[in-house]
Amino acid sequence: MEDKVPSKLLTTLSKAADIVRGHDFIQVFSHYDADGVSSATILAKTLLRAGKEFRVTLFTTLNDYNMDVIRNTKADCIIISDLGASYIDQLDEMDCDIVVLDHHTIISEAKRVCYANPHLYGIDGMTSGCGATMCLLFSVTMDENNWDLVQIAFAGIAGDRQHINGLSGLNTYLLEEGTKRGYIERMQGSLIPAGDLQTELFLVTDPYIRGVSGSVEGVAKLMSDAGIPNGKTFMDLTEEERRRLSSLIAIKLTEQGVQLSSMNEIARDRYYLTGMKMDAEYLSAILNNCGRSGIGGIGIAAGMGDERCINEGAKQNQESAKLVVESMVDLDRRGLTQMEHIQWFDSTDSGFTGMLCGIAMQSIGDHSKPTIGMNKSNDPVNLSSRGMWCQLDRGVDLAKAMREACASVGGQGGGHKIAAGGSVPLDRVDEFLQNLDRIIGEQISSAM
Ligand SMILES: [Mn+2]
Repeated sequence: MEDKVPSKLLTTLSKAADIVRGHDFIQVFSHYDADGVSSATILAKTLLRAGKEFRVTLFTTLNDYNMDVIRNTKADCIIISDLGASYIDQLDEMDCDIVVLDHHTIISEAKRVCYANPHLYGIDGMTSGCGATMCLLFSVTMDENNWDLVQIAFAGIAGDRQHINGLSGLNTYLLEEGTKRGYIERMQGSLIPAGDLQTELFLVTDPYIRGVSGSVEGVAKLMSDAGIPNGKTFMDLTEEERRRLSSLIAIKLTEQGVQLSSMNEIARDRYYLTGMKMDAEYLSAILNNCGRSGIGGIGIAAGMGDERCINEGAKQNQESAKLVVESMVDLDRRGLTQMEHIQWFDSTDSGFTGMLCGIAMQSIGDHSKPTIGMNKSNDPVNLSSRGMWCQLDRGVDLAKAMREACASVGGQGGGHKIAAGGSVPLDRVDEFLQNLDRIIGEQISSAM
């Protein structure tokens, strides 16, 4: 570990381990997404093995309200994972022992809090180390026997999409150790979804395959065209079957206009968790769905290896995936509404606006235009927007455009250049779209 992990981080981690060893009860606060639930799971298992009592609480975000919850916690020792970076100054003012294991943008260094964050050591926390990475490094500092938990860490890495363009930084170290110890196997990626093919081809939205996703007949036809008998999983396929099926999928995606760069992303490397007998992305989807559906406890127990919770989490995840693919089939039938510089849709009936926006952009949209999704069943109307790197290269900045266009009709918006959100009054949606279309047009022409 000494030569692969910055020495300043090692020092912080041993300090964190000493702090935790000195307490009998530890309160854990974590984020409710896949990385946050993975982080909480690694900590729970670590504390359990160390003979500690603990309680875990998941937050949708760390804001002033939840900061008050932390302040009013009756615990002498607190660990905050996948959260905390934006509240270090306030945490510093508390008088109990606090460990923060986060990877979000740093605002300041800690004075009193024991704070580990990749950004503090010149490592990019966006791409090269997530909350679960930090928790795993803490865990193996507590006890080297905890390296088996690297499997859970990979669900966090996949959840924060830090594996999409290849692993880097601290995550590479986790892969090396995980592989050496036999817990992780890197496998070549594919356009074919992992798992049982009949089920997964029906549910697949990464990518959405027109005529196959959400269609029992479409899946049956594709499987028979590829000459693959029913009941096979991705792992069961022969080399030849795999080649035939992925070629047929590639043809379909090309026909529906999916870009080569998107296909390369879809065919990213997979990480097989040998002890859990599943792909990291699959575990990640289960944990994410549990966290976001308010059943984080089932997610954490699933991550800790409880068979019943794994099955329950998988079942719930499958039900959500079914709703998403059905909404996507419906959206594909209706199509996106085209304006000069943007394209948009109304997801009124479903509520998966942000998710649909990402899938639509990748799978059925015009790649030259940002995609806007809205849910008009509420007033104010909630908005999501997604762009592609090629649009950013042409001058598109969705954070700025959404902020300005929402404000122009009395709403508010913001986010990242490539993905932003917002809300506007229902009766001014059309005006908002006109303004956003004009602003994006101006961004492109002023960048030329
Ligand atoms: Mn995270």
